[in-house]
Amino acid sequence: RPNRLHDLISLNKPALNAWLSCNSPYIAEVLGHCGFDSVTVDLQHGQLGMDAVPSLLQAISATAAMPLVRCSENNFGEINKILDSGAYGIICPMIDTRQDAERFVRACRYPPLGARSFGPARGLLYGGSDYFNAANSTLLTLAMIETVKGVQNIDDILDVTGLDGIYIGPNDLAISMGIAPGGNWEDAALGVTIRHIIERCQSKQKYVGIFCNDMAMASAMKEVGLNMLTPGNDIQLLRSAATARLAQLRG
Ligand code: 3PY
Ligand code: MG
Repeated sequence: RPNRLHDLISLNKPALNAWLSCNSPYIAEVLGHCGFDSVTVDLQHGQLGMDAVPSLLQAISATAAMPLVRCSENNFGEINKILDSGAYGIICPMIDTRQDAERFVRACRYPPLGARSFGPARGLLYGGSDYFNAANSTLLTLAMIETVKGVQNIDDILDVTGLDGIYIGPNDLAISMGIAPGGNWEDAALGVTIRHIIERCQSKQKYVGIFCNDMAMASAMKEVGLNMLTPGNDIQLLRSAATARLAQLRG
């Protein structure tokens, strides 16, 4: 099965990505049916553990959305298990150095590119009988840049073979720069840093995506030409729709 996210790049269209923080196959399925190009299960900060991942990926794969997972850390065993559960891409938090990126790729790619062990389980069901031959070029590998150290090492990180690109975490990046997380992306220094990361990815023709805390940020980032935009997580969507409806009816 091809990865639609690769097709969107060649069409020069941003992938619109949903972010799942709830342990609910129902919500996962609803988000997929809303028309997102991908749904990412958040195993780092989501209220769920590895045991929930296979059923959440099953729910997403009942829709046209590509099933992605943000792993909890750069861990070989966990990443192997997530891919075997049928994820079509991994977003790995806190990649600060070339060594971090190499370690991440090693877990995601079959030899000779990496050292992923064979046992694709649901990956084979979702991907199809050519899964083994196609996996290395089909599964998307995105390293999160979300620290000052990661920004300093971005060119080294982008040069790692087998890494498709970067996913920017603006909240941890803000903290690392001494700025409060959660919405100060327009802060001059943070905005400049985010644009620098995007520029380095684009100049090396690597994939670049970003998590957006609100629609103002998502709209601004769309203008910059990102490959993937996440317009908030499931709870942010729920909260903003709920508060808007309450304000309208009470106002
Ligand atoms: C961050 O902003 O730090 C993130 O990890 C977004 O999910
Ligand atoms: Mg983060």
